[in-house]
Amino acid sequence: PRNSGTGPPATGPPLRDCQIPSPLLVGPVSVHLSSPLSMEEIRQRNPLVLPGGRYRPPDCEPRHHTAIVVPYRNRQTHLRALLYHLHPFLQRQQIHYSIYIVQQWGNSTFNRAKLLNVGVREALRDEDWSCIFLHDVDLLPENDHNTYTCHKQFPTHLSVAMDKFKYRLPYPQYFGGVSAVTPDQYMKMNGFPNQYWGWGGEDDDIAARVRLSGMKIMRPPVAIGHYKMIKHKGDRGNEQNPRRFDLLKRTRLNWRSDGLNSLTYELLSRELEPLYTNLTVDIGEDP
Ligand code: UDH
Ligand code: NGS
Repeated sequence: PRNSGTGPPATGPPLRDCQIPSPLLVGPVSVHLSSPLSMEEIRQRNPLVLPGGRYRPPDCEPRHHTAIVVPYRNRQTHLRALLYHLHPFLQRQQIHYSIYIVQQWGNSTFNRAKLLNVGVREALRDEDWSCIFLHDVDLLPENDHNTYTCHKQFPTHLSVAMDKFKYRLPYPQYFGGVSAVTPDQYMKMNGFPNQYWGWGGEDDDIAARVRLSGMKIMRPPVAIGHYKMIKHKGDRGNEQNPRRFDLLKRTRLNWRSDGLNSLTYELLSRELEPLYTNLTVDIGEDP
């Protein structure tokens, strides 16, 4: 088979470009959440997915190369539901993709934005991705016309209509859930903040960085950006961050010095699981 992930493609006649839009799209899909399958069962349903959670359409040349980065700790059932749903969804879009689970090691307070920084950096070590998706583990897209590709100029916010917000934005600047950047856009905004330990505000900081670096936020139509969120309680180790409002007041002063250019971490392991690449990382703790 020619879809060997990285490295030069096997020789043979060149493939024609994948059609846009993909003829495999079905539009709205129903998402059922009860008792997700085992990893092994999900693997069997996705025979063309290669170790590390990589995929390339087998019979056309993809126009898009997307890394999906998921900040993660201790959400096994959510992860199975996401993989069960997302692999077929992305394959119908005929894109070249890979799924990276960025797992925070240890019990220090969770830091979603810092994990996203790690994921972007590690994904770009693998491949020259044209687009990077930042994807919460508990959000399942409900319409495959919501394509997992990037806008050339500006960052995109995809999860514009979540069931828990009655299928509309909770507030105009909301940037949480699922978003996407090109490597250039990511560099321009100096990545994401590293200083938000615990729940809340980091997505608002990221939205502010988009504006402060001279860009704006693109969004799909509300009718297409539908997501179902798997219901859950707040996580231990991710309590509300009492400092988030103070931090947000300083984004304008801090964004150039805190971000991609100040990121430090220790990558503890990188494992190619059948359905995803598992990055386990020590990101330190709230000083
Ligand atoms: N996450 C984990 N493990 C954790 C915490 C967060 O994997 O322990 C990841 C996961 O990808 C999740 C994302 O970080 O989807 C965001 O987590 P969140 O708890 O901030 O946001 P979510 O939308 O829940 O999942 C919000 C409602 C519960 C907290 C309410 C506090 N007022
Ligand atoms: C805002 C938070 C965001 C959060 C959004 C939705 O208030 O981080 O609510 O939260 N901003 C601050 O706290 C400063 S949710 O309803 O999903 O729990 O994403």
